[in-house]
Amino acid sequence: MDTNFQQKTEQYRAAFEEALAHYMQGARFRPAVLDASVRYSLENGGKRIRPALMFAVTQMLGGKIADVEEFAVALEMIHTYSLIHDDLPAMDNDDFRRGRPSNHKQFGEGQAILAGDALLNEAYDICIRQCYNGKTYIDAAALLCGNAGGRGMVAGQAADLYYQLSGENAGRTEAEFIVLNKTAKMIVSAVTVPAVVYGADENIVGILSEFGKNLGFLFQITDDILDVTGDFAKLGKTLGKDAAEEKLSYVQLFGLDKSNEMADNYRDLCLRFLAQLPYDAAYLEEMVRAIRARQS
Ligand code: GRG
Repeated sequence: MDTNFQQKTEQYRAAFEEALAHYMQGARFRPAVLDASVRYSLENGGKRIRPALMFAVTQMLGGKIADVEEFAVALEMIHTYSLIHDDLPAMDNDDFRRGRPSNHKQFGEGQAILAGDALLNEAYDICIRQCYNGKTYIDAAALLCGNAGGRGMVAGQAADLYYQLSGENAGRTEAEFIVLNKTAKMIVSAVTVPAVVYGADENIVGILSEFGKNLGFLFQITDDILDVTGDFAKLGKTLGKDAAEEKLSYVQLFGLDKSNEMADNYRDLCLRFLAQLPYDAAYLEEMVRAIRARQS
């Protein structure tokens, strides 16, 4: 992998961890168990792909990470809440996340629900306060919150759960609805929030939005492939669940070979959208290739 790409990714990660630490220094939750359960999931990593994408687009547009870092914290809080709730027995029922017991295994189901609730509300609190920065920040906050809620990630998760439990027949259309909403819209937020903050023209926001959607599909299909071919030590979560629970995954629908072919197509689509931008998108191109090749 390109060393420049690795260095940049490390810089983005470090910038995000610093922004998160700074924010969380001023945010002590009470009682102590709530504080501990929030920090257990939020401060212990993950790949931080969404913040890296947000910071990379910011710099590509000539902006400063400081201008969007609180939106990155809000986005990662929403992502973290979604993982905590997704792991609950009522949803995906997963005992492991990021190589250690999932939140409810550590703190109990009730506290895990509340940790997720606290993170979601804190993210909204951040977004509301960002609105004091002016009109473009209001638009960015609305975009981020809209993509996370009942017309975004929550809608995708609801459809996913429904088809899994109802036994109703579902195919490509339903799978695309789920992936677009559950996975892709959070990535769309990551790559469009900076453009909206800087008042970029509609065409640029539109290209970035299409790029984000296709990257979301690429991300999800590689996730589905890794559920079959991946390694617990690298992924830190239970594997083989899609087949065991007859989930609507791309590998279940289309098989491994076709899923790999589809992932290649989404990679190529991402690169084509990036080529339409009047900026140096070299880092984002590398990110696309890294997501296609990812093992963790
Ligand atoms: C509970 C409302 C609600 C939504 C849950 C995130 C999610 C929606 C479900 C988790 C299952 C899943 C396969 C989601 C697709 C997106 C995805 C692959 C999330 C994992 O994101 P990573 O790989 O996680 O960026 P890390 O741990 O690196 O932060």
